[in-house]
Amino acid sequence: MSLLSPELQTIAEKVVQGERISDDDCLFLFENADLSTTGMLANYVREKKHGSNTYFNRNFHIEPTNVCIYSCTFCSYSRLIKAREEGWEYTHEQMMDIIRSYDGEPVTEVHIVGGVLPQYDVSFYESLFRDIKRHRSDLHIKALTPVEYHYIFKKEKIGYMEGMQRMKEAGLDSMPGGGAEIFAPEIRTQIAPDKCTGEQWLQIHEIWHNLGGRSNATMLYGHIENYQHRVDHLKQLRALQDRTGGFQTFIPLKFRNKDNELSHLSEVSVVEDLKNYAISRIYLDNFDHVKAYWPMIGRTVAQLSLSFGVDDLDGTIDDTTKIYSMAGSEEQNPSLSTAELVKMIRAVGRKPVERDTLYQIINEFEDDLDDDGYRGYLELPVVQNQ
Ligand code: V47
Ligand code: SF4
Repeated sequence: MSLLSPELQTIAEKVVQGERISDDDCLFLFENADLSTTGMLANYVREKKHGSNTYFNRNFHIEPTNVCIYSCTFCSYSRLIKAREEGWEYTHEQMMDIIRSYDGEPVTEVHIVGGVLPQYDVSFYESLFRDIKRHRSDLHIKALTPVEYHYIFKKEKIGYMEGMQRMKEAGLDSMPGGGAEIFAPEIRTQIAPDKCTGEQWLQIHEIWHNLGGRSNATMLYGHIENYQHRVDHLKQLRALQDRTGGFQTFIPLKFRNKDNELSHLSEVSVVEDLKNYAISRIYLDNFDHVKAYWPMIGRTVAQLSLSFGVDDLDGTIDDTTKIYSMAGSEEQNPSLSTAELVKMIRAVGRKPVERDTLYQIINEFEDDLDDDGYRGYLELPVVQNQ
């Protein structure tokens, strides 16, 4: 006799047989399923795809500015437009100095994303990407989201296709997953009233994929959306991925509530985080990877997530992003050495695999004994999650 409800039993059978679950199944999991069953099914999918491999890459961030003309209510950046002296606005040369400061370091990717300001336009980014490539041709440029692209192409009076072609010619290699938030207009207009619509976000990714580019996708959860909005968001991502196959990774982003206009909302629990990872892993059967962004959720939850569908950890080496420390993340100074990250992954019985942005393997950490002879022993400071 099964201990599962008949509905859950049917969903579990689909997952085990490699059959796609429906939107209703997905909603059922969000509304009714227990964490352990959902986690077990997600782990089954994760291990079928990747065994115990846990990927990471060596990247660094450049945030051109932390001031933004938009007013997303969840964002701790937008308030700074009113007090611009608290913010920074890097010039081309200042960003090139950051690039040069990594000369000789084994980083493979620069992730560029920040606020929207008029001086950062099409020609600014074309010339930045060109100079980065001139300086270091093998550095993968993962830059900007449809939020910035929509804004700068409109200002330049060019269409998305022409704009993305120009970015590609200038040296853009891939697009990060930000700016997706929640696609459903009734939520998006409340939390991100002036940025591109969900439809435009999807359109720009589709065009980029059709140009041969790869990109990531995110979902900002745990604020004013409900489970139906999450299912709708995942549904639209799965449908686009069916058409193009251009997404590499799905990254759920937990809403953090410090210093923004939604500070009155409580943050969701860790149980909710793990459930959300797990259900995303089960539903998005056509996505190769599900990534946890540890600077946002903390190291302990990131480790736990590896048993709930996540196979990739982001935020290595020298993560200079401020968006999460400003929004209340436990990780005020999110930076890990490769050795620390490898230990963190091994400590939960997974195999660390260093990859490049396109998931080509750079280094597999076969030997589970560290240099100091410990087997996955974790020597990191304990970080308290709420
Ligand atoms: O779009 C902003 C989110 C995103 C808050 O593609 C917040 O590899 C939580 O997309 N609480 C930008 N989240 C970051 C992003 C990202 C991060 C790491 C890797 C990749 C990748 C992409 O940050 C924004 C927004 O959804 N965000 N404010 C907040 N208060
Ligand atoms: Fe600007 Fe992005 Fe913040 Fe919105 S989320 S206010 S677009 S930096």
